[in-house]
Amino acid sequence: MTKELFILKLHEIGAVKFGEFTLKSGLKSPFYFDLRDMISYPELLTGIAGLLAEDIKNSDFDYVSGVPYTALPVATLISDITNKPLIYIRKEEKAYGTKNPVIGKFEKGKKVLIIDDLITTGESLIETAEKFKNEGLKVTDFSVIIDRSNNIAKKLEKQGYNIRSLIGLNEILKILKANGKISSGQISEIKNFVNNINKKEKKESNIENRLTKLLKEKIKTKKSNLVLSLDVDNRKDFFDILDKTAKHIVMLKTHIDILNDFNAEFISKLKKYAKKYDFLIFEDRKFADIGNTVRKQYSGGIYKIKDWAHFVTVHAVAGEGILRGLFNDVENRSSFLLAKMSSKGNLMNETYTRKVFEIGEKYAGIVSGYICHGNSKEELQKLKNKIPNGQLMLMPGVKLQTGTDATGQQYTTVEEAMQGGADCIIVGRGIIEAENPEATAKEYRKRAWKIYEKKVESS
Ligand code: 5BU
Repeated sequence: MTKELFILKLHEIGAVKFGEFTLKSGLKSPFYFDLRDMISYPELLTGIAGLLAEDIKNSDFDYVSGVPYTALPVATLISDITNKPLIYIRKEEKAYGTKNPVIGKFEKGKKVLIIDDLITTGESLIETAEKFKNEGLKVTDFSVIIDRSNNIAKKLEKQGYNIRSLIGLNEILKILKANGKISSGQISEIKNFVNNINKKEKKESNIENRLTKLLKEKIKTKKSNLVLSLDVDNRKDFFDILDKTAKHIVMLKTHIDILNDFNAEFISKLKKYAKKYDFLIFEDRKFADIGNTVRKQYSGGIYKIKDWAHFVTVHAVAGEGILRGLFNDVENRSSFLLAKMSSKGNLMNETYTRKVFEIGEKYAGIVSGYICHGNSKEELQKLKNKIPNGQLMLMPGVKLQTGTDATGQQYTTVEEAMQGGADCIIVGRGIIEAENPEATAKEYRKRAWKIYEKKVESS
């Protein structure tokens, strides 16, 4: 099989599509290469495995691997041709601490060559490489069938990886054009997109959200990214701590149903504090039911949350109807969707998180941002990159030191959170259980603002 035949055949089976497609990175692309069906065409599969095996014949490696699913059968054939054992990383998220992420037999210290069908941002390949490295294997080489990126080799080189690709995007476009399968207009649209891919040009949402704006402004005027989570069970402690910390916070987060002695006065006092100390109020209610029920939970009961909380948290697990149920006919209120929780073993996987961002973007008028937790700035940065422009990222599970609590709450440092792109840090016990909540709140605020300020200056 020649490269030209391979490309024409891919086109013929519909593996090359044009339109608007959302990529894993959240970017929208005018074309989409979906090589999955290739595995059902034996001549295509063996043809491409032969071409790749030839291409890597001088590479130095002990094991061959493919990123599931599409590249896995390709890697299997290459293992046969090259006589190098096959190993791979399981696709399902690893259940914590139990299963080995690597499938297959291997010796630590040996080198793995990783194969993938496509490369755009390099994220999947790097993630796979990191997982192998965590298990004591070495990875320096990637081999891909199609490189649709904008000079990804340079970026990967900086991180210590070499990449060989069989066919580049320009070559594909040339072949398709020469064979009358694609127009010049389509080609320039695609080239335009690829040239901008590294700039991450996501369009600014044009939906106005007064509360998102208000919070952003307050962060700047109050010079604080600190959201205090005042999780105490009585009014006295609540206001004692608030007296000491209010001047340092941009927003107060409540769990109103924790209070033993809640009464209507509590709310009027809270509102006075909010006015006096210039902070917003955020009830972490985590609504999760059908629209009709949450509407009642939001406005009724004894708490009447709608009357006093600028923001509430919402689980998108119930589908977008929950947002309509909460906010239809409601003004000047907004929400944060839970995109990635801070508790260990939570079930929010990558796909779930991505879908939450999609819903949130669609309802930007009533969704101000997302609750996201990451265990490192890199993890958080990846989430941040996927957040629609204009919306905010709030991070719980923050302390001055890393660690976990008895029920699996995970803590990352203020620095990691802010460098990872958090707009606000949510801190509870780090402050309320401190010997001196006032000085501690000041410290959190100072540390977070220092990083945020620099970022704002340089942007
Ligand atoms: P902590 O004391 O700093 O661990 O409190 C964190 C607060 O943030 C607490 O009120 C939680 O209910 C809340 N939280 C969280 O910790 N993790 C999450 O993913 C979400 C909320 Br959503």
